[in-house]
Formats: sequence, structure tokens, C-alpha cells
Amino acid sequence: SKPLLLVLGDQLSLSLTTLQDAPDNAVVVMCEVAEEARYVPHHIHKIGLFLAAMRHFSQALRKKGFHVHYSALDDADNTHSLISEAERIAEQCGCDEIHVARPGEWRLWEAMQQRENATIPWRLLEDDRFFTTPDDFANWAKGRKQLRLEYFYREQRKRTGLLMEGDEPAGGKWNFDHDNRQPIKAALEFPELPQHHQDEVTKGALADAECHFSDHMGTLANFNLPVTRKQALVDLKHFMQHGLAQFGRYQDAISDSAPYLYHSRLSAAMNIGLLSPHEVCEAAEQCYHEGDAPINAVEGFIRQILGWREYVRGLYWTKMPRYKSANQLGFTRELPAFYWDADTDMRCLNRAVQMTIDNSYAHHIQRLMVTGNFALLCGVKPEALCDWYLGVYADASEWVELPNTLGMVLHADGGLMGSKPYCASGKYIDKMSDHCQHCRYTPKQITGPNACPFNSLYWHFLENNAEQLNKNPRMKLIYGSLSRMSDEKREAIRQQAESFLAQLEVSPGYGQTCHT
Ligand code: FAD
Ligand code: DLZ
Ligand code: SF4
Repeated sequence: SKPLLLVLGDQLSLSLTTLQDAPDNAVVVMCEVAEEARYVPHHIHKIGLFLAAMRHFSQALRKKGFHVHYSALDDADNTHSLISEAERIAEQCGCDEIHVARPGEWRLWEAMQQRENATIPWRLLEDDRFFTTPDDFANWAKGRKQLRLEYFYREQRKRTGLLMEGDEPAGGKWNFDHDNRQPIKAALEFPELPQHHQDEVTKGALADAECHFSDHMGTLANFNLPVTRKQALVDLKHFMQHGLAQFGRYQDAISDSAPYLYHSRLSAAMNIGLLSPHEVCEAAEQCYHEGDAPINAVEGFIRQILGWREYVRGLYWTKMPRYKSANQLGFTRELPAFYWDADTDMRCLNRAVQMTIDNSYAHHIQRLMVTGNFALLCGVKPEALCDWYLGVYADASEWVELPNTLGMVLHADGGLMGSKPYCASGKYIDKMSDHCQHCRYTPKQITGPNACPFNSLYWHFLENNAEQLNKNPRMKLIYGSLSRMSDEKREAIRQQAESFLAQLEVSPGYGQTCHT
């Protein structure tokens, strides 16, 4: 037998199951294909990241002694689809089986499963670079009415021993969120990111991305994502030394000028395989033991990875493919045009989208409470919003993007991801950020020409979705406030929101034009 070992763009780890116990005659295959760059309109940084990191990884594999076939974007015979490219090379090299680890997206998993009995059969292997497999999650979920992160996370802590003192959680509590909600402060200084050197391989990859996909969001002038394991380790160490200690406290803060604050920006490196979630959590735990970072920061950080990251992946694989078509609140609106160009006078949205255009990054609270919250309040349909998040962020892969967008932001999954929608008015953004002082609107008014649009949209959302939400015990208080409003006030708010929505420009945006 002579296997072809297919390594996908987000499987850049030497520990990958596909590569274990490879026979001497195995052919490792990596493919740059236009289909993967265009199925949603990816940000140019994301495309540059995949091309550069894949090219570097193929070199690392050759150094390890693997026989590597690399399909480059410009190869004349490139078929530009992952499935057909693997099969073409298998035939060319005389391979009789194709091995691949579980991909990051259902559409590929399904296409691969359909080839299990093909002339050259595909063999699908589990991707064990996570703390849990989809089967582990399904077993945990079996028979439970609610799939709450908190319970999943505690089990993960016990199972891995991370931040455990015997049977007890380190610091005496499982959760230190209470200490982690501080708003932005003027005096804060945020760490600068390390600047990564661009060698000839990286420069070549970025030039190819530019040449083929210059119509995509962003420019490559400030590209600074880690594209090798070595660079990713530099970022990891830098975060542990300069970011982690303050991570917890300012986890929910939003800044008008700083894109990263004390966030790690390690998601892209972890998601494509340059760093393992285990080593990232262990590094954070070590900082706690050495007294370099407090428990609220370390616990908060580890919960994001050991808890949320594993949880959303489990949910994705357990609930797909039906999950993707869920739309519990029946939303139908197209994506507002400014999500593509930041052209809005709402300062918080302008900054979140502009930072996204500049860096292919926005931190969690921008994604959830600014662009996400706005889309929720306006009723943007899940497929339009999901395609945007999947395209614009360098760390986006459907297994992690979809539950966050469809479940956490849009509450489209009937409350699996969150017991209540993360809806908020301008008051929340005003409390957590320094945006409003730069905005032409005021968060203190609900109606009138200067009123922050989030305010009327918030009440309008609650009113419109009352049938589905007003029985929710966690929404009782807020529906109580709504019901105490006078009819005139409610009518004025409704009119304010509806006239805002009527003038909200939706455009086919970049997404559609790119496909034509
Ligand atoms: P930090 O704040 O430093 O957090 C540390 C790590 O925890 C992250 O690197 C990430 O691996 C993990 N993490 C944190 N929050 C989550 C979460 N909610 N779900 C899963 N992992 C989490 N994350 C992605 O990796 N890819 C995506 O495509 C993605 N899409 C998102 C879409 C929406 C609408 C929302 C609300 C969140 C999304 N997230 C996604 C989660 C989160 O916003 C990012 O992981 C985080 O902003 C990445 O930046 P960071 O590495 O600086 O994270
Ligand atoms: C996102 C992306 C891009 C832009 N390009 C490629 C590519 O050329 N080759 C590849 O194997 N993967 C690419 N990817 C990632 C894929 O879209 C997909 O998410 C993963 O391969 C699934 O594991
Ligand atoms: Fe955003 Fe409203 Fe504040 Fe303007 S006033 S920055 S729109 S929350």
C-alpha cells in the first residue's frame, strides 16, 4: 500500500495524526487552491497567512525527511479544489489511499466522506490536536437538557488537572469573572506586538496573495501574523510576559484606539496548528505558579481555550449540518454595507470594522458586543453574518466561527450556546469603552436626532421578539421595564428604530461582487 497523506492549510502541526507512523513510500500532499480562498471572500491577511504558513510548513516536513508534493497556486495543472487536487496527485504518484485528518469545516468533511468508496478511497482520521474529540463531547452532551459551558469546563479542568489543587480548583473558585469586567481606562498602556521578520518564502507568499486576491478586504502592508512555529512561539512568550497578567481584568474592555489591549492574538496560530492549545494553557498555568500572573487572569484565559474553544468545536460537530440552517428568531435582513468599508458615523462600529479591515482581527468583545450586537438588534440573517465573520478574520474556521456567530451572537440556535441573547444598548458600550466621546451620537438619549441608534434598536428588538424571549427568566427584569413604559414612549422608540432601519443601507457588498 502507498498512501497519500493530505495535510490541509489549518493542519500545520508535526504531531498531526495523518503524519504518524507514515510508511517510507508515503507522499505528503499540500495544496494551495483558489476554491479555498474564494468560497467566502477572505481578508487578504488570512490568505497571506495560509499561503506563507503552508509553504514554511512544507519545508519543515521536507527537513524531517518526508517526501512532499506541494501544489502551488500558479502550477499550470492545479485543479484548484482540495478534493480533486488530492485525487489527481494520488493517481499521478501511484497512491492507493488518501489519508486526511478531520478538516475544520463540515463542507469538506462531507465531500471527503462521499469519497470513502471512490476508486482511490479516502480514509478519514480523527484530529487529536484538541483536548477533546467530537465523540467525547457527544458523550458528555448525551441526555443533558442544557449544554452549559460552565459544567463542561469544570469537567475539563478535572480531566486535565489544569489549575487544579487536588480535587479543588486553584484559588478556591472555578470562575473569577466577577473580577474581570473592568472598563477601559485612560492611563492603560498596552504591550506592542513583536514584529516578525519576513523571509523570502513569506515575501513570495504575500506577493502571490496580492497578485491573485488584491480585490479582497485589506492590504498586506502591515501584515504581521506569525507564519512559522518559531514566530508563533515568540508571540506566545511575549503574551505570557507582557499581556497575561492584565488579561483578566480588561478582558471585556473596548478601546477606541488599541486593537489588541491585553488579548493574546494567539487564535490564528492555534487554529492553523502552529501552537497547540495544550502548550498555551500550560504556559499560562506556569505563569500562575511562578507568581507572574494572578488567578483571575490565568483562569479567565484558560477558560477561553480549555472551555469555550473546545465547547464550540464539540457543539459544531455534534449539531452539524442542521445547526447551520437554524434561525430561531426568523431574521431576514442583509448585512449592512458598512461591514465592508467601515463607512458609518456610529463610532464604535466604525472602529471595530476599521480595525478588522486593518488587521483581520477584532477582539472578542468587539465581535460580540459591537458588530455582533448591532447585527442581532437589526435582525441580520445568519448566513449573511456568518459569511462575513468567516471571511474577515484570520483566525476564522467554521468549527469555531459558526457557534459563536449563529449561536452566541444571533441566538439562532434556540439558546444552546447562551441562555439569553447578548443584546445591549449604547449604555453598555459607553460603560466599557471610550468610543462615545468621539461619536456624533449620545448614548444617553433613546429618541431624537442625536440619540445613539443602539438604544432604540435595543427596545425595538425586545418588543419584536417578545413572544420568544419574554418567558426567559433571565429577561424578566428587562421585559418588566419595557412593559412599564408609556404607550407614547414605546411608539416614539419604535418610530425611531424603524426610520433608522429604513435608511440603513444594505448592499450586495464585497461578498457578492467577488463571486461574479
Ligand atoms: P484572547 O482573548 O486572547 O483569548 C485566548 C484564546 O481563547 C483565543 O485565542 C481563542 O483560541 C480562545 N477563545 C476565546 N474566546 C473564544 C470563543 N468564544 N470561542 C472559541 N475560542 C475562544 N475565534 C476563533 O478562533 N475563530 C473564529 O472564527 C471566531 N469567530 C468568532 C465570531 C464571533 C461572532 C465571536 C463573538 C467570537 C468569535 N471567536 C472566534 C472567538 C474570539 O472572539 C476569538 O477567539 C478571539 O477574539 C481571538 O483573539 P485572541 O487570540 O486575542 O483571544
Ligand atoms: C482558508 C484557506 C485558504 C485561504 N487557502 C487554503 C489552501 O490553499 N489550502 C488549504 O488546504 N487550505 C486553505 N485554507 C483553509 C481551508 O479553507 C479549510 O478551512 C481547511 O483546510 C479545513 O481544514
Ligand atoms: Fe456607539 Fe452609540 Fe457610543 Fe456612538 S454613542 S459610539 S453609536 S454606543
